[in-house]
Amino acid sequence: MTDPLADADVHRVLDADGHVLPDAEVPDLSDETLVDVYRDMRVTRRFDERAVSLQRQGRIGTYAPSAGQEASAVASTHALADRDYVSYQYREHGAVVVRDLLSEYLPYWMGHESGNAAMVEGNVVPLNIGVGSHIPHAVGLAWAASLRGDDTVVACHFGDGATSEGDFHEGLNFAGVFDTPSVFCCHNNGWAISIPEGEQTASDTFAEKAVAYGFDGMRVDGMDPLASYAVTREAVERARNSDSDAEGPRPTLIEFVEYRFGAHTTADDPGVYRDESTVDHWRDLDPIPRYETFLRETGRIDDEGVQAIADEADEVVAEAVDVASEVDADPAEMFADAYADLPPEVRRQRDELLRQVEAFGDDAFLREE
Ligand SMILES: Cc1ncc(C[n+]2csc(CCOP(=O)(O)OP(=O)(O)O)c2C)c(N)n1
Ligand SMILES: [Mg+2]
Repeated sequence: MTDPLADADVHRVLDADGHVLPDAEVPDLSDETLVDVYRDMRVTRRFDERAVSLQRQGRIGTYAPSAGQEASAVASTHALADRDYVSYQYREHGAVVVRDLLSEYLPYWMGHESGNAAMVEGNVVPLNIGVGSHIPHAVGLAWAASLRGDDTVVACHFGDGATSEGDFHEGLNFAGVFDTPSVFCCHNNGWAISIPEGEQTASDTFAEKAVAYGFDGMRVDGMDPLASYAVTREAVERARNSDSDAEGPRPTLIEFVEYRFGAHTTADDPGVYRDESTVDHWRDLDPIPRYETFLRETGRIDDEGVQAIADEADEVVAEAVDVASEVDADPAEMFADAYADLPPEVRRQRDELLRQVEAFGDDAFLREE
């Protein structure tokens, strides 16, 4: 398994304990933004804890925990402008937290399609369970921006496993040929369910796959928010490079080297395929205490600040749970957003459902709590 601390080509700012490495450059961000990154990571971790517990209570069907991967999702989204789009797989909850969409997002995980549809308000494309299948769409979105002549960038997140899909190849090839303003964020968390990184590819790294598409690939410690921010920022600038003297936008592939601490989803038992001692090694790189050390040592946060952020994370997530709990179930919603015009067979299914609801009432379709 890749060790971000051992590989010289992995960009880092912080050491394992959160001290700035000699010669490393801390990104030029305000104190407020640096603390916001920490706050968003804490909210993401808290969201994870609550979502797993909601699943245990039967209020969520299944959930994909992101613990360990907060830094890359949060910091890379801070490197975007608000108008830039985020298209993600299903585990990069930190991006949704940065866009302040938790109350919209949680209903999706609780089975309400309205949750997914609302995300577009924050320029977040609905999440995607078909591994890699969003990549061509995200490239299309970026291409559309450049054809329109606006300077919007699209960050497209996916896992190491997604790189084995044809959609990955088609999307990145197209991006390279048509110079789309794309930032590809590959979260190499070591596993695609039970398939380890080493069995996913014969390439030495995921980043080097960019060479085949004619653009740059970069590797970064995805458990170091400062390094993740810096590398994404550089990629965003390259993608937005649209002034007339510049060579024009270029895509970038970023490999975030990181680890998922928990199960693949709440339906998975990682104890069957991985060794706990490896997990412990990665837990020592936990992005939250590591980054907290940096903020404390540089005088940006103290005990009181940490406590206030912990309380805020509890409140933000509790509010999202309250809002999501109030959403009324509407089974017909599942037909609402996939097609602009329903194909005849899907229309028939929806009409049949509506007839049944009419005949037997809503209650016949609700599970006893
Ligand atoms: C096209 C497709 N094939 C298989 C699956 C089943 N599946 C769900 S998640 C997953 C692993 C994906 O791994 P990776 O891209 O590394 O993302 P991670 O779960 O590690 O975040 C697979 C094979 C799927 N959802 N879609
Ligand atoms: Mg993976």
